[in-house]
Amino acid sequence: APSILRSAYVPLAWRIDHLDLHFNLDPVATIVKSRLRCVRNALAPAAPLRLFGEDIELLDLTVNGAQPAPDAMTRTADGIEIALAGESAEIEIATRIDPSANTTLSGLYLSRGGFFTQCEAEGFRRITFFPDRPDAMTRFTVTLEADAATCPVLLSNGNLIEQGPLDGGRHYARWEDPFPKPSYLFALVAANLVSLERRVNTASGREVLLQVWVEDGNLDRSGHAMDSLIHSMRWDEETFGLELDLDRFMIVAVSDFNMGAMENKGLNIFNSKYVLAKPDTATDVDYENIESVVAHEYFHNWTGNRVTCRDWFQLTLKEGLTVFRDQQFSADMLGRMAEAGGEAAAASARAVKRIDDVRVLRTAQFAEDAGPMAHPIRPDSYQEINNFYTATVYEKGAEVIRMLHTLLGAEGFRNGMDLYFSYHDGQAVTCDDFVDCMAEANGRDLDQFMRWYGQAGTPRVTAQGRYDAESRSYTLTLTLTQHTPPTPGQPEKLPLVIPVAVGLIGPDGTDLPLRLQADNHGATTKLVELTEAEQSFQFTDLDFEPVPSLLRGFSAPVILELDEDDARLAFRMAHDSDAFNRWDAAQRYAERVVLALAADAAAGRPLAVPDAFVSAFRALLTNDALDPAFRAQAAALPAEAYLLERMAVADPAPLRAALMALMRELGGALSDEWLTLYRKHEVSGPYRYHPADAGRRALRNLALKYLAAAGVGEGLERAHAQFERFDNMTEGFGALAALVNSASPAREAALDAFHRRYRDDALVLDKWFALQAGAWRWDAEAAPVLERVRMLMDDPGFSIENPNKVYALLGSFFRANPAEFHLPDGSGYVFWADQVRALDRRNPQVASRVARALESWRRFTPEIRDRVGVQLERVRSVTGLSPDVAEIIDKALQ
Ligand code: B3K
Ligand code: ZN
Repeated sequence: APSILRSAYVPLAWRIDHLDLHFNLDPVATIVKSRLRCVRNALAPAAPLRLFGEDIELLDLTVNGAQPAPDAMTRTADGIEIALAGESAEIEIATRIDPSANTTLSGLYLSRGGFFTQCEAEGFRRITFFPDRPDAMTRFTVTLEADAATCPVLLSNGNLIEQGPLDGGRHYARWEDPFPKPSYLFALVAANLVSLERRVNTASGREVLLQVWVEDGNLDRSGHAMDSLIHSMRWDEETFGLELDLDRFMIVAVSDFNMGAMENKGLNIFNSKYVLAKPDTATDVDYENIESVVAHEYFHNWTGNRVTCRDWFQLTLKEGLTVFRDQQFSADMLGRMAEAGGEAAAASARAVKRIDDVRVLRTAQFAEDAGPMAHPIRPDSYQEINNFYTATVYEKGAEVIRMLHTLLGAEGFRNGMDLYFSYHDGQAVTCDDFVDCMAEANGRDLDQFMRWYGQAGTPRVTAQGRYDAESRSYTLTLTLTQHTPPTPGQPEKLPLVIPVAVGLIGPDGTDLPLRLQADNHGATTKLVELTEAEQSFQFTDLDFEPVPSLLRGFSAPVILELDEDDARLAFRMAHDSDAFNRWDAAQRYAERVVLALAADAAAGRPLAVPDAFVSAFRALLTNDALDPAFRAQAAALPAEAYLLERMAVADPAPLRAALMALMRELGGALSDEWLTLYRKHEVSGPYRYHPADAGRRALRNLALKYLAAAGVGEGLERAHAQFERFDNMTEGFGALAALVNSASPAREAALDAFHRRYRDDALVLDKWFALQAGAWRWDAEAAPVLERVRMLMDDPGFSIENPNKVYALLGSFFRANPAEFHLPDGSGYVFWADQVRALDRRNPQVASRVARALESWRRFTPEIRDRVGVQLERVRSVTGLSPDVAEIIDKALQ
């Protein structure tokens, strides 16, 4: 497929002032009538009106009420071009679409008998012919007509202005959105739903109606989403002075959805996974995810909707910024809830959230940035835009915004945001416009900073300290260097602006006051800005040689290469006052141990876990001064996918052997400690979503996991007991997961019992599928997991048509179970190719996500590369491959 280039942007020749849409909804033949008021854009080069359309049937088209002359209208590969005379024109178009045949879940589709839409990025063109690009901002009025019995609820963006019955058992509703918006923010819902409602006042005292729409029977699971929405509204008012601008705000849950959720103006449509929660079906993590996704979509109302993207290359303008906003929101919410336990508890809750976010970045984004899909947060080209809703655009994009926040301070950042809205409200703009506002509001040159938008790849920062005691100057010279390895199409990289938060720890484990050159504030964490390839910083008046703690709080999205020995890592694990870095020290130490064990396993040597590591691990685990949630984070081993990325040559089998050996050792050698922790952290009282309780549950579940892995009898008994009488999903699923990931013969019975209890609950069933697909073989007699996955595909609860099911079963197997996926016989790759092909015929976006599981294949052993290469070629040779999958496979094979 041809690449689309960022540099090829041309402004619209025709603006669309107003769009009137009329839907006659029918499952197999929906008629869409649209009326566009077009106005010539005097600022753009003259050109015909260009309308995109895809998989839709044109019934009729008139210009100013008449058929256009034959030579004035051209059908193109992706739509229609109409030559228009004069300064304005009115176009009327009728199209027919078949929602029942739309398996892509993009455009208008059916889910459980209801009509739903998904238009970002380019789904609107699958509904009607339109200038379907984000800089075409238009005022919409929408009329929906549907069968009143099957679709009693008719929703669209903005305000409901009229509704009533029609002949033949049908009814209609008319909606008007007062704000101009691009077509990707259009939405409609026509379905049989019920709503939870709240009326609240905005900061300026306007009453607004909030609704969460769900299927009948799910109202008891909608309260947490509603609470999250109200918290999000308050937070945006307090933090950024941004208020809800509509009289009504709706969230709709749908079971069939390609991604998490969508920020359509006033009518957010959500994957039901990010709405529905009650204690016995949702885990603490589900509650937390719902809160952050609800916030994310709500925050888009300003960062994305009121100010949107000029073109899709600017996607991180709204996504990076909005992820940063939702991360800050969640940290504030968790911190606020934890405050009851004191200031330290609040700080720890925030740190744990930061750790979670960085885990995601390091696992998903670092791998992406090191592979064939590496791209800057603002890409320069793409074949299929849907492939660019990536960890880079989202998560690295959020880190880039976070660095601005760090460099400018909260107040400076807020001033930049205020200026951004004052200049650009109602516009479709670029990332430069955003950064320019930050620069102007703070009187700061951010030209070099802009390189973060254009350069792909994860920068490496190395640090070297030289302590000078002899000359009695007691100076630490810290030399930082940066280097970004080449990425596809970008051989040369320039130095970036990298904020590095530095602390220095004294021999007794406490932070030393810092004196950096002339700056004498004596704070214990200092931000230095690395802007050159190499730079030195001198810290003076140090009576002892300190241990540096660098990149505190993960102040920049880089790989910090430290030359620290085991003793130093253990020291920082025990003392680093920065919770993030303390966790990171534990992760680095664990990584070092695992990778050494993996090398031993590969060489056929016996696997022995160093005692010093076990001691450092024990000390951290049993330190009651540390919050349980933090301990659960620090004691969880780095993700397998992350470790694979850290191996010089990725080799899943010895890595798995190493991880199993380490888990057995830590579970067995520390079994008394784990059992004590388990007993001490029992949570009493009814379930509540609260970081203090969640932390205790997380630590207990981790204890069960280690104990079960090591086959400790009392641990397995505890897991059984917890599983037998759980009243919340966090404990129930935690116990089940421990049992399944053990050699206990009782694991099948537990899986069956869980299935009996939840067979009719699609979201809980997803957990059951994911757990089995991601299971490790602790029992050497057990069959390969692929056999189980194949069998589960025939389970009546599974459906290849439902993205959640595909991600739970296939996604977990391909991404979360490398050792089983990469079995030496290559059976996993054949299965992968079969599934990608089957999925691609139905739903290219889902197929492409699944296909990406093998994009980093060149990092693996030669045996693996041989087998994967054959299957990649097999997929490439399929005729009629979607552009989505074709782009991934092409780039992987390049
Ligand atoms: N903006 C949507 C993502 C749309 C993905 C299209 N393939 C959700 C979000 O980021 O909030
Ligand atoms: Zn978003």
